[in-house]
Amino acid sequence: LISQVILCSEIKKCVSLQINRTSFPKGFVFGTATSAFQYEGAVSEDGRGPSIWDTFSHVPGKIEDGSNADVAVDQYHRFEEDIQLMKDMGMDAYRFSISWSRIFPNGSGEINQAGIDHYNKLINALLAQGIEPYVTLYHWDLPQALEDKYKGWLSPTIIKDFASYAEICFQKFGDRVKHWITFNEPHTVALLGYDLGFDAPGRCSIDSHIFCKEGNSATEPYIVAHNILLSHAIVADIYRKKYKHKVGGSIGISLDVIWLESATNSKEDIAATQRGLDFQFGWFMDPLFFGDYPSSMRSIVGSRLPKFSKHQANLLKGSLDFVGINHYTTYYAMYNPNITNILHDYISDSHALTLPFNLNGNTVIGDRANSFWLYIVPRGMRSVMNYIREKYGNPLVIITENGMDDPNDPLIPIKEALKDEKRIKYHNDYLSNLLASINEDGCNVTGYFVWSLLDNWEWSAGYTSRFGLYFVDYNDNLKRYPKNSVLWFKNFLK
Ligand code: PSG
Repeated sequence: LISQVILCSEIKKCVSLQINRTSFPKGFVFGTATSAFQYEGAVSEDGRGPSIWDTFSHVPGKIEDGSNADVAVDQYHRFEEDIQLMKDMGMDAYRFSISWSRIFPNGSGEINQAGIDHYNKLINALLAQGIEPYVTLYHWDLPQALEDKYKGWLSPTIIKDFASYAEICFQKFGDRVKHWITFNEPHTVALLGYDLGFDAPGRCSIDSHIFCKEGNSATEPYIVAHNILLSHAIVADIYRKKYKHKVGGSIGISLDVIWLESATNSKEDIAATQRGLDFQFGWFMDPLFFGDYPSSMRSIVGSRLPKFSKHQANLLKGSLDFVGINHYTTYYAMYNPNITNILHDYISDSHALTLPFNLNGNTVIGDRANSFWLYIVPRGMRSVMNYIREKYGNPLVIITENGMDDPNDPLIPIKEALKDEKRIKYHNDYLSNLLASINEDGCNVTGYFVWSLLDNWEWSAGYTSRFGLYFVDYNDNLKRYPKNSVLWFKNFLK
């Protein structure tokens, strides 16, 4: 059932067998996803203030290829052209994020009208082409001013500043934007920003402060996640009370899930698999659906795990109209009794080792994409959907990201780089599994967004990674070229 053969050896013959738009329920939404910092560029234009990613990307050694996103793929100036590219494919929707420091250059206080004007233009241009905007409020680019003022997400002070920012967005754009995502991947923010220090603001303690000057990998990930959850709950409450009814809108959050399969049938590995899911996904899902962290986290993390008051728990419970899922890959999970004692950090707290291969190294879970973490395991999509259905009462789910990357290899001619048969197969197979979860298992999924529209600036991997359906020529004025996957989607969506 699941995997189908794709014929795409020549552009003209690019067809998907069996599945296309009409296989999905009526009204199912297809779109592409992006984020402000990875796309916009124009970092000092029209009064934008710096974000923590501007600062971090300019620290030598933090970005793989030494690049920064000062120009990125210049979508700030080219959004009309890019909207045409979406239109050409037949996409229904576009997920993008708003840069907080364009609206509030200092994070709070005075509004920058030029920032408002920019997003008005973008939203109006999308709607003029019949493309529905899905807007992320926070995709990692915190105003640097708030990091300087009170250490950003580490301080509960941020909750009111985030709420003011969100409310301005609802006021200015909420008449036309009907789909809101408060946060992108709080798990990744906590893990990479505050445990491992690979992402902004680059805080950690796992290496005795060789790599990160400051941080505490055993406590800060939990504090940051807590403040993000509370910020989400308050903003969702504001939206639902004051804005939602005017346009019949909806609000959710995007969570990243690496699906986990137990490496063996041993009791220890099976239990570790569940703890791995609790620490990654339940960390956010349980508060949002049940009002508290998973009990496995409560018992292991103890006093390092912040507590919710009754009022906060009630505000959190049910504080979303849909769950956004960013899903790319699946790993094996196994019991690891020792790691906590070595690292003293959030990931070792779970006593679960999660890897794309088993411990003997003789079984790899799937084919690798370019990113070291991205292994292709289409069945994981169906498993994640069913886990959500069973554990959380079949809530409405939107796949807010799914995709794979190829390397940015200057030796590969553009003509060759456009032949992305591997990406076509990836989307066909993940979509087939998504479809099976809907049609055969009864999962409540209503949309799918490809990461990403264009090749773009992939955080600490810089420009070494190409996730786009469209190729971007970084040597020739950022010209965009359709990869074969564009033709595949065009055919799929027509
Ligand atoms: C998502 C999932 C994993 C790692 C990183 C991301 N994982 O499963 O190990 S980040 C996520 C993000 C977007 C990125 C994109 C590709 O929201 O901005 O460009 O995925 O890494």
